[in-house]
Amino acid sequence: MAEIFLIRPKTLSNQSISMTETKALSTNVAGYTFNLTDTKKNVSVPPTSEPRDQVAFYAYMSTNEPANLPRHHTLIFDTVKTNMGLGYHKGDGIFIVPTAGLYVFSWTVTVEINGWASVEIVVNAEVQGAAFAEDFNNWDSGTGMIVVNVDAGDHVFLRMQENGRAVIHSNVRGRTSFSGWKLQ
Ligand SMILES: [Ca+2]
Repeated sequence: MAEIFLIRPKTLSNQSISMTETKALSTNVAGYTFNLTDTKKNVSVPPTSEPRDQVAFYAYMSTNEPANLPRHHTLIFDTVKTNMGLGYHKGDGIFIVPTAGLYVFSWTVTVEINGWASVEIVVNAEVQGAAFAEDFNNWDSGTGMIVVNVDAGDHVFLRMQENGRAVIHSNVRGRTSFSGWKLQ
């Protein structure tokens, strides 16, 4: 007596466990009748997408920003390396909080010789922090980091705190970047 099971995926969810059903089948193959029984079992299936609760992003500028950016110019990070939860939008540089919680945000701003840039981080309309880089004889960079409670749908972005001088730099030697992740 042989048994044949047809494995038919029933549902795929965002969770790591989903149900696969084994369907009963009676058939006749080459003169032999196979009597098959109903059975079900749980199997582990890789998730088809990231759980909504995991949020982390990292993006950097692929090239320099133009010189002398004006106050409140929003910085856009066009090279996205990580975007779990899909909160970061490279079209406008805005991170839209997917799920409420305690988040860490970090950014680095790099300037070339004679450069000056003060970059502030904004949650909706409220400034939450700032970091600057300035140097007359060398290249320079500054990094900021904040820990903040945010709600789903909040907009988090980086902008010039005041008028800049020279270009904001970003190439293989140093990146101007924006990242964040959900702590809990
Ligand atoms: Ca400096």
